[in-house]
Amino acid sequence: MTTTATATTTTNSKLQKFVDETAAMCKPHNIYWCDGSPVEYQAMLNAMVRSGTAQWLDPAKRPNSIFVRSDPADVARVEEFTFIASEKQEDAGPTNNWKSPSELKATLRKLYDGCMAGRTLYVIPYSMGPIGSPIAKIGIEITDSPYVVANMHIMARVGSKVLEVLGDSEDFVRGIHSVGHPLKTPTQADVPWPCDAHNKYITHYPETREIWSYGSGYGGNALLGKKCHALRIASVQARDEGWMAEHMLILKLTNPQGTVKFVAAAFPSACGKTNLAMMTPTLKGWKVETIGDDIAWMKFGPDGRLYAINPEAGFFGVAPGTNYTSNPNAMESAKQNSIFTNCSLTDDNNVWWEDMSPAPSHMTDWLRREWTPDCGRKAAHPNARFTAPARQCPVIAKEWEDPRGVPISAILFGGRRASTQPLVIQSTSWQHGTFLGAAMASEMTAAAAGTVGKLRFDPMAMLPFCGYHMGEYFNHWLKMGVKGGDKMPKIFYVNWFRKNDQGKWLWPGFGENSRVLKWVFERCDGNAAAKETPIGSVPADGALDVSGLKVDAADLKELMKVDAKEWLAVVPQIAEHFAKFGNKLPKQLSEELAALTKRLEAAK
Ligand code: O2Y
Ligand code: MN
Repeated sequence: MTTTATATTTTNSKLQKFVDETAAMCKPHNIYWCDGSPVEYQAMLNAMVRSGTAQWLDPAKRPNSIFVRSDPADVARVEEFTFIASEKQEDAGPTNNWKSPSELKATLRKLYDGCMAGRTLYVIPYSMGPIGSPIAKIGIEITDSPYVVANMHIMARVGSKVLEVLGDSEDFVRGIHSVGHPLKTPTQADVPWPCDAHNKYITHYPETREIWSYGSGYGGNALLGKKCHALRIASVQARDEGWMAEHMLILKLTNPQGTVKFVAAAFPSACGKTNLAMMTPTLKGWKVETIGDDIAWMKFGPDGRLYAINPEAGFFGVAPGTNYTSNPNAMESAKQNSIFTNCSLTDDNNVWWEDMSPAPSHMTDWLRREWTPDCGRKAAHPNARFTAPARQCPVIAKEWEDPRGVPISAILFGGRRASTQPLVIQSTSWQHGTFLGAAMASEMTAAAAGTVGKLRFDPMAMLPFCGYHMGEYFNHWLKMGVKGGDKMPKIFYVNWFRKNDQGKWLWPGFGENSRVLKWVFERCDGNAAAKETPIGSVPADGALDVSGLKVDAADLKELMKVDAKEWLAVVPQIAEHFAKFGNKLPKQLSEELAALTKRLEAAK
């Protein structure tokens, strides 16, 4: 092998060893150390255009933006091939795929052997969080994908500055990523989206803080700073070091008097976190600004409160459904300097996706097929994405890069519940809030016969992202609550998705959710009135500001309704869900379930 390399920009011997060993295994044609410069970013885009991976969009419509189509076999995260390879199986818990690290690494080493032949090995030093922030963490991603380099430029802080902060420390997450598609020679014509359609492994080694990913070039599988580092590995780091790594948006809420509170919210994937993080309140005088739309890292500050940073620097947003009504700020964020993946291509060289605007009369869809509105097919893939710099968001908060983070006053949990779950409830304590998060669930649709009304549990929206035993994760939440005492954020559970008997939404959602945020804001100061129910406190009659909103009084009543009998039918499902965690389920959570049952029995 003759490997050439750009000048090494590190004196860190552990980092150099990591790169040397990975290069010896993957056998790239050359090695390139990313400096994070704008010139480098442009070079990546140009390289992708030259190789046929990407094409430029019309610069008059989308300045400096590219369009990429992935291989149809590589379009989303692959949970079935995602592993938490802790030394002991029980440490991965019942919600993760597990294999022994030595066995898994042996499999991966075979796949990695020569997998970068004919390609460049890129070394990406990245910081999750503002560089040098006491809450931020450093990682090194080695990849053979210029698409990954370009996306990491947007999604994280990358380059030489990160190496300066790292110095000679060995405290960095080691990530290896390969698309798994070697070339015979560096000049051999490449396919537009190299991947290994039949072998995909997204593997995590929590004890050694390593990530080895193979076969996919897409999103969460390949941009290792995001789900793999900032959630799966970071959740383990957070447990060990006494902080929290959560699948949460962070927003800044300002009331008409100019008082500010920061709110974090955990909803399952594709349940509207980006929309809430950037929403335009309909309530006069209220303002929402964005800190982050997907991940929150929270640490105790000197005053004993929980401070959160957004470890990311961009949005990897779902395109379909995003439009100037549902989320104008996301649309503006992706107006330029953005990467669009698996959207549809218009005849005038722009991107389109379902529900963006009235459909053009002719396009080329994400699979390069001719598309017309009557063809009966979707034009964009349902998981089509835009990668956009957070700094381009019109409502990005001025504090979004504050290295100290922002103090969190409230945490919201939520899922999609057509029935049973009120619009909003407040937990009675941190422990009760932890119970609400642990029992977080969405209703299954009719996709599988007989599953309507059955709950799919996704505790704290972390089911695919918790890097260790979820029972222990619940325990970590409880321990954080004990440590933070009355300085911990107040916990709420929201449900924008309740329907009436005729299947009609009871709540308009979007900007009207500001009414719920107002109640949350005021509850944090003990101001708004609440009514106790067996499951938590709901807004007292008249406490939710519905001024100017056209919602029937009967619908409003239905939205707040807590039906003890309906809830008693849910209890066995929660019990079954909790039983999965065996003796690692904290006893406080079984006690909360028993207490809830008692309250419901008394109320029925
Ligand atoms: O399909 C992917 O690889 C992306 S998944 C994703 C991207 C941005 C934010 N959240 C998610 C998620 O699955 O929660
Ligand atoms: Mn997410």
